[in-house]
Amino acid sequence: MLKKSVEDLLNRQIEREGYSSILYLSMASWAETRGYAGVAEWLYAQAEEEKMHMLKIIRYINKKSGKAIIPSFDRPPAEFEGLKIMFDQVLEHEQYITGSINEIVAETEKEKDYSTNNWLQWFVSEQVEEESSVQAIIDKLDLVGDHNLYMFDRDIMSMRTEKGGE
Ligand code: OFO
Repeated sequence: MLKKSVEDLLNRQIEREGYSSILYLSMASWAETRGYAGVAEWLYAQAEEEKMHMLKIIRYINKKSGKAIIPSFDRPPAEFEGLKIMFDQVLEHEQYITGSINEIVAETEKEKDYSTNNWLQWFVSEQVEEESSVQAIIDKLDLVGDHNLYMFDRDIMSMRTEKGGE
């Protein structure tokens, strides 16, 4: 049985993971219409992962005899100023998600809910992975500058594979 405060924070996280998914979908769509096929592919895959994160939380709450609430989502931005700025936004968003996961972890400690705490460790590791893979993309973008975006776009999916991505 989940403590109410933990259940509420997990429900809040459903909304945040779902918003991550549609934010990345919007970014993917933007990139696709700008001809960045590789970047779009990366973001579509990322959007799918975020949907899985959302689903994971929904199912966990229900499994623990709580009630997962399916929220509505804010409309994500449809326009982005460029690849570099967009990936800076992705990193910033992931840092926000990491903070949000950490708040749930802290609550499980306060409530001595060690099974949810243990279950959340997957998300803790996932955030380390995600932040570092986005940081690697930003580093690469800094390196190539504005001139080699074609090559960057061609190579981005292989960076995902190298980083494991999942
Ligand atoms: Fe990218 O974050 Fe989910 O957890």
